[in-house]
Order: sequence, then structure tokens, then C-alpha cells
Amino acid sequence: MRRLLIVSNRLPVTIEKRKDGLHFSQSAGGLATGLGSLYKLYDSIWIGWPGITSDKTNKEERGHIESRLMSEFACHPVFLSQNDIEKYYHGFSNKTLWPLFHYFTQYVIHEKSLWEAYRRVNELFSEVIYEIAGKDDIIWIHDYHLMLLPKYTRQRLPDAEIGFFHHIPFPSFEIFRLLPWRNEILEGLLGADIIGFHTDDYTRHFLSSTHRLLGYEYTMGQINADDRIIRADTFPMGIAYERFSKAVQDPKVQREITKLRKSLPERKIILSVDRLDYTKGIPQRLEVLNTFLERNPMYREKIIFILIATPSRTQVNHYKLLKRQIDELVGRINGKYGTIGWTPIWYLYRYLPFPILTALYNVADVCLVTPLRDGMNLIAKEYITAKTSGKGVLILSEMAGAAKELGETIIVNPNSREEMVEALAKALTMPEEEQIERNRVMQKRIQRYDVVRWAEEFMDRLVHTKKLQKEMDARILSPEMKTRLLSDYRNAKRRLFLLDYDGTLIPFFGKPQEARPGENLLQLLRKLAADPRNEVVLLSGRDKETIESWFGTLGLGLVCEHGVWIKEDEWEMIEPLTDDWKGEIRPILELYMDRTPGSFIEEKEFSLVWHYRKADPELSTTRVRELIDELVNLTANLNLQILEGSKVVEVKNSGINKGRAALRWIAGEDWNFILAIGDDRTDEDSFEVLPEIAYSLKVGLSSSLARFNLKSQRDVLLLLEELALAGLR
Ligand code: GDG
Repeated sequence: MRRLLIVSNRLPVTIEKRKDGLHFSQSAGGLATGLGSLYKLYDSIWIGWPGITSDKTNKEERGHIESRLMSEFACHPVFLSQNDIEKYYHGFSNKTLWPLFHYFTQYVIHEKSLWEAYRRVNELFSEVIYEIAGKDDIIWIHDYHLMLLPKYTRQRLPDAEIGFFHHIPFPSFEIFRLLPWRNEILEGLLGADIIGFHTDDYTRHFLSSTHRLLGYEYTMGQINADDRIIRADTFPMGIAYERFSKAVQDPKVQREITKLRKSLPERKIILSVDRLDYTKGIPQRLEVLNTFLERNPMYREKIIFILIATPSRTQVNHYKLLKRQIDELVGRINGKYGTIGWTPIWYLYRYLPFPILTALYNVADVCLVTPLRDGMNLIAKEYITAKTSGKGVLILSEMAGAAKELGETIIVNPNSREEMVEALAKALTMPEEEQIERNRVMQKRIQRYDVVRWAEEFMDRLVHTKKLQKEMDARILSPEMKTRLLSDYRNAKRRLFLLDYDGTLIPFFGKPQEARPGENLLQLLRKLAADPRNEVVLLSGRDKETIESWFGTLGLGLVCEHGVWIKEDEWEMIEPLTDDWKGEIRPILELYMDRTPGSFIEEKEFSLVWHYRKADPELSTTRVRELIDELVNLTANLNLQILEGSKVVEVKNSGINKGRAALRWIAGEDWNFILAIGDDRTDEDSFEVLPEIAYSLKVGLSSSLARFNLKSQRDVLLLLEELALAGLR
């Protein structure tokens, strides 16, 4: 059986040191329940911090903790010091990432020492994973505390199957870009094979950030990073459905329900349950109640608002201030409207036992879930599920991920007091049949996509992505195939090289002048061309003057402007061409250049090119489509073609391409060995005309007509160097 290593900041077990020794208690959160189902499919171990700092324990106690956690709970501890917790957990995780990712930019702290602690602790987690992971283990990392861990783990275990799930919002690029360590965070995540989010918006924001900041292209959630494909996908987390739908049958819950009903006869109950966090919008909710009671005196003494706030991150200053603000607001409203027999708000600042929580869900007529931002919000789903009678109204913020799935509730903008006051009035007067109708639809949905299904789907996609990577790897030129290629090369009397330049012999740069070949590359080409058995041809999209000045004296065959110009001995045009069409096309390209900052036009003798490598990637993706649309009709009449290359759109005469130029050489002799290498869409034309004996190599992982792929441009040079050496023997 394969093992599953679940990794999160906190273990689902808490250890406390009391006078009589160490106490272990298990917490049954949604995540633990969801993953519980996977425990049956895999032999699982949970890795994380056990909630007690290493300063409070000695070596012997830590040994005891480690063995007891493993034998009783299948957990493995990561021991963190008080200093780690201060800086990594309270610090970078909760003072930098948490507010930033929830759009509370005014609360964000950028402090290098916190970042360094975050890095150090993520590194520490990767050491622990490395210690205990076996070859076939699947590693599933959770949440914003451990965003660097996928990369650190990949460095130690290059072939591991790694998934990452992000439980909080992933903000839009405009917010994410504020983080000084944004690239490191993205690179950290991209160590995973799959990265999961609650909603499509978060997935889109993440993809857009990797595109804009790291330059990685993506299609349908698949990112083509340097040498791997990685998936970003949406998995809205569900709840342990039965736990909440069946809770009402539990006698303990029944007792609590009876008690509640007795103490609140004839009153409509409005409930709200949250961790005490500024993202949850608790003061705003209290203000709504205040306005509601002010405007609707008939509801006074008829409703009761039960506010449950669970203590959270009590060391962080903003949380302390928020606690004070809520205390004051509750006091003010209770003082203002309360009567001898009626207190409008029941405020409990504590963590409630499960039977009381579910009894509250059961009796509440209205549940107010109005966070200002929330990754998902499970309370919303739990409330609907616990309503076995079908009666009850959920008022849900559109800023919670859950709003995407619970569209039948009353959805509100939590920043609009007016909207929320109206929603409350609507909820309190909604006919019972309507409540039942709305809730039944949602209950079915929550039941179908519960936490078990969520976890299983995530794992399925992870396994599928790994399979795709393996299929991709099968297209990579293997060491065996390389040996065969080298031996065919050695045995061949006549050998032809068809080499693309940009992105193949040199890394891909944006501007023409940046791409001048270095002395090593020239040396290498000279060496290959010097062998009388070899014919080396360079096929480039560049203009002939540049190519001539760089390579004119090396004894190579040269092709320029994607096949317009050919040099075997002297430069000649592949067929007589005219450029009198340029006057019509140039103004259109100029317009796009002006509208797309960073883009520029290159004019070659018989082609015009719009380059957008240096432009904003998202803007240029839109502009490219617009430009091509605009050019299509025009070019058809003028007998021109539009060529889409790497970050370029080129307009040139029809029927000209690298393949046609390559045929000059291919058909010219009876070659025993042909090697064609390219990275661009324009190189596909060369691959297409190759005879069967040829080796064709595509640089990068995208699909191609070539027989094999090479992972990176560096691999091209390594191969050519080996060939140059092989020729000497
Ligand atoms: C993060 C994201 C995302 C709360 N108070 C009591 C209690 N709870 C339980 C609830 C629920 C859970 O805690 C809270 O989950 P939420 O989803 O509402 O919120 P976060 O803690 O902020 O969680 C969030 C989640 O991760 C999962 O990905 O949905 O957006 O912020 O299950 O039942 N349970 C008991 N007593 C309480 O007083 N027994």
C-alpha cells in the first residue's frame, strides 16, 4: 500500500504540559475528517507542529512525544521553538501573508527577519519529510504557512508526488505583487505537481501571477514551467456531511436543543459563529444588528443574536484590538436596546463543544456568515447541512468562497450595511416553503461534494498530473536514444544539421541586440562545421544582415527571415518577392505598438514583425488575438501569411517558411544522418519535411511534430558539444 504524508502547520493532536505530565488530545476538524477517508486507501502519516514549543520540553520528553504520536495517532512532530512560533507563525504567516491574502493591505508587515524565519521553518519541515518519506510516498502539503515547502521538498526528493492545497484566498495579482518575496513564494508553490484552490477566481489569480511574475505560459490550468508541467485547479472543500446531518439524532445534541428552546421561547434566533478574526466582519455585523433594531422596533424583544467568537491568534495586536472593539460594540447595543427580560446579544467568547455548536445550528432561524474575505467558510455549509427540517435562512457574504456553491441563499455584499439590513428583514420573513426549497437544493450539493470527495478528487488529479508528466518524460530524448543518436552520427559519412537560433542555440531574449552569440557558441559551431562530413545550416527568423555579421565567416549554410533568404555559397532569395504591401500593414502594427507598451516592430526586407516579449503578458495575449483578427482579411487579399512565433507576430509573403528552405539541403544529397533542433512554432515547418531517418528535437515540453523533446536550451548545447567531441574520435 502506498503511503500518504499529510503535512500542515498544526497536527490534529494537541499536546499540553500539565503538572501531572504530558496530555494528548485529538481535534476533529474538517480536514482531519476528509483525510480520514484517505487513511483507508493509503497508509497515512500526518506531519506538523504538535502545539507545544520545544523550549518547554526536554530531549527525553520529545522522544516520548514522537513515539506516542506515531503509535497512537499516526502523526510525526516537527518541533518548533518559541522564537520560530513568534516569527514564522505569528509573524510572517499571520502578520504578512494572512492580511495580504485577505486584502487587508494596511495590516501587512514586511520584515526580513520574519521572512527568514518562515524560510527556515519551511526548510525544517522539508528535513523532516526527507527523513521519513519513502520512494513511493505521496506528499500532500496544506496552507499558507508552508508555501515554500513544495520546492524545498522537490529539491530533496526530485521525483516525489507532491500536492499543495491553499485554504485561504489567493488574491489578485495587483495585491499579490505587493509582497517583496512574491517570486520566491510562487517558485515555492511550483515545486508541487498540483496546486489546489477553493474557487476558480483564486486559481485564475494564481495563474495570472505566475504568468506575469515568472513568465510561465499556461493553458487550461496547466503550467509549462522550465522542465515540468504543473497543474493549478479548483477543488471547493466540502464538509463531513453525515457528521452534521446526523448530529441531531445524538441524544447529547437533543438535550442541548431542548435547553436552548426552553430558555428562548418565542424568539427568533440569529446565529453567527467565527474565529475572532478581522476578516470575518464581526463589528460590521453588529452594526447591522444595531441599525436593524433601530429601524424595526417591532423586532425588539422578538429576536436574539447569538454571537460565538472563538479565540484566535490572541498574541497578534490587531486581534487584541478587534476583541476590544467587539466587546464594546456588544456592550453598547445591549445597553441601548436591552430590557429587564431581554438581552439582544448573547456573546460567547470561547470554543464550544460540538453538541452545543450543532444544537445552535439546529435552532437558529437565521445564520449570518458575512466575512469581508474568506477562502471558503465551512460554517455556511455546516449550518445548511444541520438544518434537517429544511427550515432556516443563511445570509452569506459574496466575499466567501462558499458563495460560489451556495447561490440559493441570500447573498450580500458585507460592506453594504443597507443590503445586509434588508437581507435580515427578508430572512426573518421568508415563508417556510421557500426556505425548505432553497435549502434542499444546497443540501444535495453539499452532500454530493463532501470533504471525502474533495480529498479524493484532489488525489486523483495529483496522480493524473504525475501520469501526464511521465508521458511527457517519455518524449524526452532518453540516454539510450542519445547513445543511438551519437553512434549513428559517428557511423555516418554525410551529416546534416538544421539548427534554429533563438531559443535553441541561445536562451530566448526579447530584443534583437541582446542575443549576440558568445565565443563558446561560435567555437562550437566552427568545430562542427569544420568536419568535412558535416553540413551545418542555421535557420533563423532574423534579418540577413545580422545573421551574416554574426555567422557569415563560419562556413555554415544560412537561412534568414524564416526562409526568404538562403545562403549556400552566396545570398539569394528563395523566389522573387515584393515588399510593396508593407505600406498597408505597417500602420496597423504601429497602432498595436502604441497601444501595447513594451512591444516594438522589427522591419526585415520582406517581412514585418510585431514583438511583444517585453510587454505585459496578459495585455499582449489579448492584443495578439485582436491584431491577428484585424490582419486576417487584409493579408488574404495581399497574398501574405501571418506567422505566430515565440512572442512575435510576423507578416510575410505566402508560401515561405523554414521547411521549404530546409528542403534545399535535405533534397540536395543522400544524407546518412540528419539532426533538426528548434523551439518555435516556425520550426514545425522544418520538422514536417524531414525524412524518416532524421532525428528531430523540440526544445521545451510543448507538443510538436518532432520525434523527441529536450527539457531545456542548455541540453541542446550539451548534445552539440558531445557531437563535436564524437566527431573528433
Ligand atoms: C480556513 C479558511 C476555509 C468554529 N468555531 C467552533 C468550531 N468551529 C469549526 C467550524 C468549522 C471550522 O471551525 C471553521 O472553519 P472556517 O472555514 O469557517 O474558517 P477558518 O478557520 O478561517 O478556516 C476558510 C477553511 O480554512 C477550510 O479550507 O473554509 O476560509 O479561512 O468547521 O465548525 N467548532 C466547534 N466549536 C466552535 O466554537 N466545535
